[in-house]
Amino acid sequence: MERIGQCHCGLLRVITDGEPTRVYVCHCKSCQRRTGTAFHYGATFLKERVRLDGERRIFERGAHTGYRIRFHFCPNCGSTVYWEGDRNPRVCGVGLARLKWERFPRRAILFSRSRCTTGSTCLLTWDTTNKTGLDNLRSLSDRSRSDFSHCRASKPQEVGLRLTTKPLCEENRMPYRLHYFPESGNSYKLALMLTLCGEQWEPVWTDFGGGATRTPEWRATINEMGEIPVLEEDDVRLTQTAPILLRLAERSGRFLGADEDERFQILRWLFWDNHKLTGYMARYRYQRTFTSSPDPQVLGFFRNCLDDFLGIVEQHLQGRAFVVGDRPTVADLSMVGYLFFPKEETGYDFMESHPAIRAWLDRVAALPGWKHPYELLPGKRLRRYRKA
Ligand SMILES: N[C@@H](CCC(=O)N[C@@H](CS)C(=O)NCC(=O)O)C(=O)O
Repeated sequence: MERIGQCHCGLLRVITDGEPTRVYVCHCKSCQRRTGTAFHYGATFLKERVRLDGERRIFERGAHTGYRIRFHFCPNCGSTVYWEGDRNPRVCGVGLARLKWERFPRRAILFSRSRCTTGSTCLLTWDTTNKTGLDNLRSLSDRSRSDFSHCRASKPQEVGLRLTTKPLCEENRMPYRLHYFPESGNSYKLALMLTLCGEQWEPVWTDFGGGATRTPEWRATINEMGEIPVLEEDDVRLTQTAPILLRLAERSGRFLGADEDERFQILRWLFWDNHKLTGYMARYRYQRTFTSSPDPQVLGFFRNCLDDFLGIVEQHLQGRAFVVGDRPTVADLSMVGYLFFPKEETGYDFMESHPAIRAWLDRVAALPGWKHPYELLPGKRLRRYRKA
């Protein structure tokens, strides 16, 4: 969706397209000084999604993170419409009140780094459709100059706020939480993506073997689909690795396709992977290795299908470095999900059977920050019935 905003006098315009990577409310002292109000209400976008039109001047200052940050303002009326900084050069910020803010996602994150007495940053989410909430938020802020425990005492839900006590990391990134179990290649896809993107995430080990995901309570509160992984972002729970990978890619600007055709190809392989490669490999490996008496006919069926699917990947990778284009994308991160696990578990030694797949896995493993699944996903393992 295209959104157009402007400064106070209208000489400087800002045009955004696509959705913001984050909507936030900040009441640090610098934002208060700049806006002359209690809050700066903003949204961050990937830079390529934002255009400025009109003359502007730039004010630069140091941010609390130590990076430099630049504010673009109209030389005629002085209002700031845009900012960008060195901490994350891929994104920029836009003052939301300059755009049609009703159309933005309902929930915003409240930053209050300079106010929190716990040493880390408390996180409040605010229902942005609740305008009374904003007024209450102002008075709440006046009362709680230095301690967020006031927010808790003030029953935030009554003022249109929801409070979580999860700290944001040093640089105000999203505090992701990944519900996983170590043998889950689907969980590995997300853990790897988050790690390669330099995101902070907290592993939440789940007793999959003990049937945790089958309980009505887990399904009612964590994932109605009864599946792992679940990625918690703020206090929203996201499921299904493919759309999550795409969302993380959009946010970070990494592992995306370069153009429409590449984006189409990425989707094509993500669907295929979920349906076939990952779908069958996950079941085959689980039955083969982690159950006490697998049905040989079922194993045989899966094995035949997998031989075919792996052959397709082997063929596709002949003469190609990665699945789509010449750079790694989320299609690669999805398709490798189950392939790094030990050959004793998967029943495949790619070195022997599929040299192009092996070489591709080596290229993925060479990406800066790459880690093996069992390194990224710690904790108690499932019982291995099959040893080789
Ligand atoms: N398409 C899903 C697959 C998730 C999935 O199958 N997860 C497995 C564990 S790795 C699971 O929870 N299986 C339980 C079940 O299917 O009942 C995704 O991409 O997230």
